Amino acid sequence: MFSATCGDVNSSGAIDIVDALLIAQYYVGLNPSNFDSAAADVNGDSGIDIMDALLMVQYYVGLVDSLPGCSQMPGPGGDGDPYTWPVYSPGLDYNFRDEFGDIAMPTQVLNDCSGIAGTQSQEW
Ligand SMILES: [Ca+2]
Ligand SMILES: [Ca+2]
Repeated sequence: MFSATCGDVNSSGAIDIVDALLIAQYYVGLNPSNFDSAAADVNGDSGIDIMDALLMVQYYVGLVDSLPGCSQMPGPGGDGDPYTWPVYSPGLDYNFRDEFGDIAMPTQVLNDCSGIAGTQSQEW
C-alpha cells in the first residue's frame, strides 16, 4: 500500500482512535460510512481484519511508532513535504597554525586502526 492517507480510513487528516474503531466495525461486517478500505491494511498483510485495528490502537497510544503496511502516513511528525537541504558552501577559512602554532612533523605512521583510507607522510 502506497497511499498517502494510509491508516487514515476516514480521511480526517490524522490517525486516531476513530480510525481503529472504523476498521474494527468494517471487520465485523458493519458498513461504516466515510470508510476508505484502501487505507485500512496498516500491517501490510493484504487483508483488513482486527489485527489492523489493534495495530492502529497501538500506534495511536504510542506503543508502536510505525505502521508496516504504510509507506507514508499522516499524523505525528512531518507534513509530507520533502526536506530541502541548504546549499552546501565550503567557505571555511581556517588556519590551523593560527590556533595551535607549529606542530612537529609526525615521525610514525599509525596504521593499526580500521577504516584508514590513506596516510599523509609528506608535505606536512
Ligand atoms: Ca482519521
Ligand atoms: Ca491487514
